[in-house]
Amino acid sequence: MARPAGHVAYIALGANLGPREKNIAAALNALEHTRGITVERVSNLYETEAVGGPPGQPAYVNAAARLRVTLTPERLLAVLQQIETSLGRERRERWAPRTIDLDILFFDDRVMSDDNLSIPHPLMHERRFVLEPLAEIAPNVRHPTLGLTPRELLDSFGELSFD
Ligand code: A4P
Ligand code: MG
Repeated sequence: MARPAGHVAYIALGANLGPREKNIAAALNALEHTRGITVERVSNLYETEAVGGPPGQPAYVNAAARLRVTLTPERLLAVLQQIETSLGRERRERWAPRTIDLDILFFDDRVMSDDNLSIPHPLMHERRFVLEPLAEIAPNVRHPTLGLTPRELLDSFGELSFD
């Protein structure tokens, strides 16, 4: 059987304003309706305490998804940002509350870093709210530079320094 065409991208979804679950569902629906993107797998939803940002933020709902894409990483980022805007995301201070945040975690095993786009996402390996849902849908995928699976990254909290 032929391998499906395109690239495999993992994304993180997070929402802590408005109807959080609906925002996540609407983002996934928009992705499914985007040419060049197929949503192959979606994790459960996780309710998580806000990490960073202004004090007293509402809790997040987080999830992860595996996409099959025929776009470049840059085009995928542009699509994610368009969907964020269409769902009412306002960009204020960093880590401010948001109706939806869509981040690229992995894009095949590509490693890249420029002003607008870093892959793998530079903080993902430190974040339980990213790694828990990712472990569910990508148990055997290894971080391309750290060489560990999401579960191994979770288990290494407090043991390894990545500096
Ligand atoms: N950017 C660079 N690399 C990427 C990438 N791999 N994916 C750039 C997506 N964007 C990437 O992002 C800022 C810029 O990052 C973009 O312009 C893009 O070119 P943003 O979404 O505008 O701002 P942000 O989300 O506030 O900043 P950042 O650094 O992406 O924050 P994070 O890391 O997304 O953290 N706590 C819980 N419990 N759950 C959460 O989901 N999320 C955050 C946001 C903080 N605390 C949280 C959660
Ligand atoms: Mg973001």
